[in-house]
Parts: sequence; C-alpha cells; structure tokens
Amino acid sequence: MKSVQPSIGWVALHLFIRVDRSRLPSEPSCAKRVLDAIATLETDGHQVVMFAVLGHKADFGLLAVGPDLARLQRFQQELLLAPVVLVDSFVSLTEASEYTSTDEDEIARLASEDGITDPGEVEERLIAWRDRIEKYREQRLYPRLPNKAAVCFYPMSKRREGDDNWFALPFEQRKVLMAGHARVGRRYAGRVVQLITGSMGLDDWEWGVTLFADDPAALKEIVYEMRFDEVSARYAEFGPFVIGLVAAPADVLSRVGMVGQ
Ligand code: 76R
Repeated sequence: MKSVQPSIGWVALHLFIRVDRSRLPSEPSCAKRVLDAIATLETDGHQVVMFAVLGHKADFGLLAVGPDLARLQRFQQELLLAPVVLVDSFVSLTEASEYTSTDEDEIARLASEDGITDPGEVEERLIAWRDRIEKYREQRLYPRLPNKAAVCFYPMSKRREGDDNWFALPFEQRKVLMAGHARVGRRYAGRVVQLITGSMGLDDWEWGVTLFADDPAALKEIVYEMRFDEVSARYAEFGPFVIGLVAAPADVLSRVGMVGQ
C-alpha cells in the first residue's frame, strides 16, 4: 500500500487493548504474531512503547510513533488478528509549539534577565540559543521515545465557554499564559518527559498528553500542580486517564497472560 505521510511531524497512534481470554487456548502462537508485528513495524522506521495497564480500562496499551499512517493502519489490523479487543484509541500528530520564543523574545530576555546588551555578545548568545531551540523543535516533531518505568495518557481540549474561551484570546495573551505553563513544566525536567501530540481534525479531543516517569508520584504531582496554573485551571478540559507499566513487548504480553499460550 502507498505510504501516507504528514508533510510535517509524525503520527502517534495510541491503542488500548483487552485480551479475549476465551480465545487464548485455541490460539497458541498469538503472542509470537503480535511480537512479529511490532518488530516489523520497528524495522520499518516506527517506534513502539508498550505497557501493561492498571485498572479496568484495558489489559495493555501501546504507543506507536512514526511517519506513515498507512503502515500504522496495517499494523493495527495485524495486531487485531490476535485474540484481543481494541477498547480505546487515540490518533494524533506530533507538533512543534506555535508559542516558541522568537529571536526578539530571546534578545529581550538576555537584556532583562542576564543584563546582556552588547551586540557582539548578544549575537554569540543567539547563535547558541538558536541551536538549542532547533534541537528542541526536532525532538517535539520527531521524538525519541524515552525509557521510563511508567506512562500516563489522557486526552485534553481547551475550553470554549463564555468568558473562558481559549480560542478567542489574542495570540500574545495565549503566549504569555503558555510561558507560565512551561515554567511549571520545566520544574519537572528529568523527572517527567512529556509528549504533546495534536489531534484537531483527527480525533475527539484536541491534544493527547503522554507523560513518562520512573516515579509514578511524579505523574500525580505534575498533573496536580498544572491544575493550579491558569492554562489548566481556567482553560483545560480532560478526558479519561490511563496508567501503565512500560516493559519490553514480550514482558507485557507475559504479564497479561498471552505468552505460553
Ligand atoms: O515547546 C515547549 O515545550 C515550550 C513550552 C510548552 C508548550 C508550548 C510546554 C511545556 N507545553 C506546551 C504545550 Mn505542556 N503539558 C500539558 C500537560 O494536565 C494538564 O493540566 C495539562 C497536560 C502537561 C502535564 C504538560 C507538561 N502542553 C502544551 C499543549 C499544547 C497547547 C497549545 O498549543 O495551545 C498542551 C495541551 C500541553 C499540556 N508542558 C511543558 C509540560 C512540561 C513538563 C513542559 C516543560 C517541558 C520542558 O521544558 O522540557
């Protein structure tokens, strides 16, 4: 099948799956088929993170990230040949932020925070800064998925109600508000890795939030702290939350009873 690739960014396909235990005994090689489907997808330039889910919403989930919608659609169908039921899903694309600082922002920040106004020194700092920003943008659009013990996923939208309409705010105001949001987020650098993917026009919510951490308490803390930030307190709506334990695909299948069948 012909590939279908977004002109910018990658696809992020979240799948939440329940094992159909009644069919397990009659499908002895189902785990191997799932593992083969994942390995082949990875060979084809996509990344997969798999996790065992706690709670009733699913047995396991996976996040597949990569360039090709057609390849991911085929992968989804290969997976569903196993004795499983797809109980939830989320389709989105990676995106760069529209609120990233510009050269002018950084020049103003250098002057106000670092006291640097000498043109030569400003230029030198700008060159290093542009390099950092470019790497950051690349990581948002073409992320390397991290290896952390726990993953949390939830969809969210920005509110559009009466005086609390995010989309009716002028760009400059949204930018100031997002800077506050980012300040809270940066305090979790190293403890929480976020992957924000955009789903407008693709799924029922506007963004998917995927958070990775070794410490599950860090996931709870960041979401709690964000709730007090105006961007979340006033303008955010949330869908259901899912929490999972990240492991190698074979380990996840073993945890949910599919290996050894
Ligand atoms: O590009 C950037 O990362 C710069 C700053 C930034 C943007 C633009 C940023 C930083 N986020 C951005 C965009 Mn975020 N983020 C969330 C949630 O539960 C909640 O209340 C909200 C869910 C978390 C936990 C989180 C964490 N962020 C967004 C957007 C798109 C909005 C838009 O475009 O209008 C959403 C929906 C969203 C939601 N954010 C950070 C974090 C963290 C940890 C950071 C700091 C990252 C870092 O500096 O490494």
